[in-house]
Amino acid sequence: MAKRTFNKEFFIRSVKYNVRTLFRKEIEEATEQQIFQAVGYAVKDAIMDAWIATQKEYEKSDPKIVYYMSMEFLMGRALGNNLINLTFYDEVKEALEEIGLDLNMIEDQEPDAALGNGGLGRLAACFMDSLATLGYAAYGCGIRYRYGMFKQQIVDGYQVEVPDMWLKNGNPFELRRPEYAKTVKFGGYVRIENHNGKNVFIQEGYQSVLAVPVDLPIVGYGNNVINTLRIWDAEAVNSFELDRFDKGEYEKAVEQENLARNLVEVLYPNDNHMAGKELRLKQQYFFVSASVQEAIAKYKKNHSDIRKFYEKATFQLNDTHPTVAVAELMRILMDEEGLEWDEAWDVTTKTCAYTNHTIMAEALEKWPIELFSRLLPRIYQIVEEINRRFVIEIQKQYPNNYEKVKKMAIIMDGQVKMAHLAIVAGYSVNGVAKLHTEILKKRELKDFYEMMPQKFNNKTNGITQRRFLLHGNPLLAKWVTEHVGDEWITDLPRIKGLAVYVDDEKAQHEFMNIKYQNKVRLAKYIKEHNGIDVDPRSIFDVQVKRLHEYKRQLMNILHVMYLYNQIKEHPEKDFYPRTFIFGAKAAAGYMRAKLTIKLINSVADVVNNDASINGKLKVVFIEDYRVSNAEWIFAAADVSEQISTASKEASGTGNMKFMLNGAVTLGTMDGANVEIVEEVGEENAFIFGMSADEVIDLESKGGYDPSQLFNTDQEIRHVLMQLINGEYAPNDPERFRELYNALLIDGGYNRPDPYFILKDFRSYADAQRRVEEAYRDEKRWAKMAMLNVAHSGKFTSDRTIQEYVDDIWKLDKVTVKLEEEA
Ligand code: 8GP
Repeated sequence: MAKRTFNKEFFIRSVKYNVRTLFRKEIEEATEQQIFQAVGYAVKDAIMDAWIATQKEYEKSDPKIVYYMSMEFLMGRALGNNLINLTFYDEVKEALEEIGLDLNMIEDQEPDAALGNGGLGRLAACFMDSLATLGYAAYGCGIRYRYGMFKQQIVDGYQVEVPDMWLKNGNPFELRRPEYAKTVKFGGYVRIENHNGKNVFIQEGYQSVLAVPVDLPIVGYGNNVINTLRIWDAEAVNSFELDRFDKGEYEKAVEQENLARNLVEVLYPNDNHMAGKELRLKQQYFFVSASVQEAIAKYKKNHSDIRKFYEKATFQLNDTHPTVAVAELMRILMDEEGLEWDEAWDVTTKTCAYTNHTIMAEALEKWPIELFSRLLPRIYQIVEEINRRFVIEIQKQYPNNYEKVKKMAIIMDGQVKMAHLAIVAGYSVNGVAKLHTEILKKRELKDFYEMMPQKFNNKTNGITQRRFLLHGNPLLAKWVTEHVGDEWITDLPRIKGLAVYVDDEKAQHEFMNIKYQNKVRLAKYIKEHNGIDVDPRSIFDVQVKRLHEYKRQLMNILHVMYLYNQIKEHPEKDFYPRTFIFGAKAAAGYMRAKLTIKLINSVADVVNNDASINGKLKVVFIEDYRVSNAEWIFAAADVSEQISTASKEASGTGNMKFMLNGAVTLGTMDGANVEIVEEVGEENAFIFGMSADEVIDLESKGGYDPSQLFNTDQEIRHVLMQLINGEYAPNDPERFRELYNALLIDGGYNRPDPYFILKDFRSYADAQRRVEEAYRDEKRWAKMAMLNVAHSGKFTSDRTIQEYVDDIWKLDKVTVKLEEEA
């Protein structure tokens, strides 16, 4: 990999200069935050040449571009990652040391760019990294939320949401580009005029808002490619004109100000759940319209035939959130470019592709017709016409089968179904892991699969090893490089070379020692942030992810309660010390999820303060789980909890980050766990619980009756009773009754325990017992953990992106040379 030359003197001068010009200070006087800003600007400077060169190269070689449209990009911090990918990290660290500055401290000043909720948003971020590293022309298209994912504080054991003011000190990496602003129109009505026998659609009485692009550089690893994440900010079209005394005009100006302000104010904090708010649909159309306009403008700069747009551009829709892109593209092609319906449809259906990320029914996007047509009148007309034509197709293929129409129509029962629109207008529909894609084909989207099987394909998710190993776990990264060379950085399957060392005692020892040091690092973080002492020699058993019932954090904590009971009842029994670590944000309005957080913290309070158990058990809830602390958590984990109800987790990506860092999976046969086990072997993971087929089967029978378990299994009964006898809530014994009721009476879908927590409990406890047994055998454990690292090659997002390129996008590879090398 070509390493760019780094000019140390120049860099130091640049940092000093930035401190002076930005803050009128010398380095010694600057605050840590100011130093971060100054270093950030110096790094952006270092990126700029390559960013310009990349754009020039794209203009010259005219490659096909993927526009990755996503409501979410969960980027985390940029500084460290940019330095890693520039291949300057160590040099900059050294240069800063020379002037008395600590890069780690500086990195710590940067707020996470938390423009996403969880898996879907972080996947988009990993994809951006891989696209640039592989040398493909890509734009990430999203929204510049003024407030990202809320910050989580734990107060008295409860989650409290605090606004995330990530931009309050400015963002040194962003580049505002008002010269490329676009106008986006909402509401009003559509007037149809006849021009020489052709209908012309004119939107009137609308409100408009200006979409202003803000660009962030996406640095490819060691290849001079800098792609762009373009996030749109909103401004009022005409800045407020005070001389407008006409009442109507004045009010309109106020409305437009407000529209602009509200639009990009905040990210909706729901994961796997649709809130159905009008503002959300506005956000969707806002960034999609701006992005589609931009893509067309770019194409038209050097191509004349809009009918061939799809040869140079493709839109990947990250879930259904950007699906209005379909209709927006149709609108522009017809109303502005003058194409006929069939021509526009031909272009659209060769341009748009859709990724499904979840089968959870409550996440499926459906908009009331009233809302949709009021907000987007012209777009609604187009969707109606797409629907009309599609229904005719259904009737042709399935004559006299109204059931099919009812199930498949885009508009039905007063709602617009976004997934149906995406499938009908897309040339590709993909799931995110093998099992998930099979469930889509056989169940959730069965009718569509039968009608258009050629569209369906699988793209198993991946993660970037550059952030989650090279940056997040420098000790292990260095060790891996010493053993297999550094090619794994851009070719992860090379990491397989570690397999020859798994029985080598010296290697085992070194490997476990690195894990130990990472546990010490996390223990220090926990002490600082939670005030809890944890023993780095205990098993670090970790579940970090969004809090959701289907992910079953509740099963995990019930099992901790069960273990605690065991230890209390049998103090004589040998018990290997364990630290159970949780990290999770709950959507602000998700009461049962929030109560689960309270339960975890309440159990932690009791267990951690019980001197009688000699520190055998510790429970830690890490506040404000986010990308930046995740990197440390993965590095320190022994056990990776991936315990979703089988069939519910589309893929999971945390599972892959743990594996890459040498944690062993304790999980169900769900999502990508299935493929992880396929790679590493079932003997190197701890698998338990019902299969997806069993779950789906039992669901179709209306569930099961957990009261039998409750009545016959005294230990489970004991744990459940502790939810309602005040064991963990002495002042308010009723506090956790809601969880008790969900498990035994009604947990939603009109049945008890809809996520089969109690049904899987024994099998989970047994798998946990096997974990302990395995960990006691140090060599066996070291070997298992090392084999996990060695077999993680498949799960790089570089592989995922290459598959998208080969099977869906068909992009051209680009190389960028800088002047200094030419
Ligand atoms: C997630 C899936 O739950 C997860 O299994 C998968 O790995 C990930 O997407 C990436 O494919 N889904 C979401 O994050 C999701 O639906 N988020 C909603 C906020 C939109």
